[in-house]
Amino acid sequence: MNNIFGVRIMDDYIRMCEDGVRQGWHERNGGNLTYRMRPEEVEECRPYFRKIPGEWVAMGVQADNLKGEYFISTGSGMFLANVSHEPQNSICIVEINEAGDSYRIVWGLENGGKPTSEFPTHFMNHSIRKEKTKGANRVIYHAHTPNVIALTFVLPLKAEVFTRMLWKSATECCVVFPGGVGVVPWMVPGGADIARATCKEMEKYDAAIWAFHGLFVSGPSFDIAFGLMHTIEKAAQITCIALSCTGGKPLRQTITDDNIRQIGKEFGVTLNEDVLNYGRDYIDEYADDFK
Ligand code: 2HA
Ligand code: ZN
Repeated sequence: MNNIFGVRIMDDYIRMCEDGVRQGWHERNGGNLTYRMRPEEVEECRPYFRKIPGEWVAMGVQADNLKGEYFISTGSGMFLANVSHEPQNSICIVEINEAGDSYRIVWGLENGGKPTSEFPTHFMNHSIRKEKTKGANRVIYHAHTPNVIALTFVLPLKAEVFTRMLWKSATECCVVFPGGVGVVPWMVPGGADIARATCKEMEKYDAAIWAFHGLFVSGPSFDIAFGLMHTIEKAAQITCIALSCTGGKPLRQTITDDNIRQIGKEFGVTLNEDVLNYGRDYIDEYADDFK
């Protein structure tokens, strides 16, 4: 192996970008992906690092538990469709300083640039997910998933309502995201406010919907994070199709709360009881609106 693209973690990262593009989730520069590297992966990549790293750049956010970590990140304004064609110009590896408040580019973005515009949100969410999962979570992924976005125009923007609808869209959804899905109201992307609001959701959930924008997920590996994005988006697609078929009328039948509990028990997953106890589906929420 004589270049960084023979390193497994880089190949897997690039493939995940391709997989998202193939799904149609990354128009233009939409979406971003960051990965917190294992020490041995950093060492595998180190021979290919820049002789002189970039300048330290303050992030405006800080995390004690990410001091000295290395991340692979998509570049700000870069198109995910270009990642597999010219990775060295589309993605980068950044090192976090010993204060946990600045990064510098050590590899990639050879034509200039900086990590994703959502880096502050990714960084703060890495911190929370690292803490909540005792170091297991390494991936944060944001995509513009059309059916999830469409549903944010239709369902009340409540985690419980969205989670119940998505759980009930297909039998195995509650096994894939038993903790549920958070919802962040419309916010300006890329700033500290959306970072904070998303963090609040990621304390409880491993995925958060951004109203009229897309979906944000975390996971221990590319497969699990991508699979979570895919499952939630597909659940939203089924919901959109079913709601379209009824022309706005209530669905004739659905998976019941008891069915969900039964699946939880059989598959040995701990379901978010708050979501089950909420007890109200989207249609009950609408009933209130029309009183
Ligand atoms: O990277 O998707 O939310 C472009 C975006 C910002
Ligand atoms: Zn976006």
